[in-house]
Amino acid sequence: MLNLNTRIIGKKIIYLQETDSTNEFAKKIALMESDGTVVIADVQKKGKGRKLRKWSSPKGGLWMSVILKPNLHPKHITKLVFLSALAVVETLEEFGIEGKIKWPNDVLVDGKKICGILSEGKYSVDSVEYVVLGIGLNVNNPIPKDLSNIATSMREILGFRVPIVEVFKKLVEKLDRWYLKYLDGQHSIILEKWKAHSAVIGNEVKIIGDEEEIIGTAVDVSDDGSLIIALKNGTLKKIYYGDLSLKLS
Ligand code: BT5
Repeated sequence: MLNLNTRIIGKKIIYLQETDSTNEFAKKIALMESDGTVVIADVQKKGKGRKLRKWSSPKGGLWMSVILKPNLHPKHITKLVFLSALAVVETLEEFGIEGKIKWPNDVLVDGKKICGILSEGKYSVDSVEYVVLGIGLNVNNPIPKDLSNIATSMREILGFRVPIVEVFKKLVEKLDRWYLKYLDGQHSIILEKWKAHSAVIGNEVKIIGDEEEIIGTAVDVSDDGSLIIALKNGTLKKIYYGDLSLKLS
């Protein structure tokens, strides 16, 4: 029996040995479940990233989705991704690993991706029905050869097998702590902490969006989750979506 010291997140945990995608599973049950239900799987057959990219999800990794039903305006949703990244960074810290957050949804260690976060949901203009927050954290799982230059795992960094249940427990506890602050309206603390662990603020970045490519210096993040970029000509531009790279070539 897992004994979690949490108030909302992890009150109910659905464990699957295998599924296509915990996000897809969670979306199917989201309307029936209450706030904070967690779906976790040992293996995902069709783990996915943004824009239907593939997420490598063999046994040994932490593949989970959290169903959230915050009574807040949809403009606050991006901060759920931010607080998840914070919870991941703090969990890694507990195991002696320093993670950095790359806007909008990655956690990196020494420049390599150790965690990706995918939020999906159902919301209208002014209310949230549910959000499914998918977190993929490489723990003991092997990293495929074609990703070895850009991805890493806790095991690869530490050099030994990591107790994955302990990682899961810590992560759920941290998510719960930050989610309570979020519901309590303590959004500026989330943004401040996010910035403190950010790999992007103060750096020159390139962002590839659907229609444009932007190069500039990341100066801040807004309350709505957008990244504020100072362009070469000095103007500030808010970026809501895109793939960011830190090294310009
Ligand atoms: C993400 O997408 O980073 C979001 C990943 C979310 C995965 C979780 S696992 C639980 C839940 N259920 C799901 O089906 N998904 C969520 P994006 O920013 O689009 O990054 C995708 C890219 O990361 C891929 O195109 C690869 O280059 C790379 N990648 C794939 N698998 C990886 C892995 N295990 N570790 C690190 N990088 C990976």
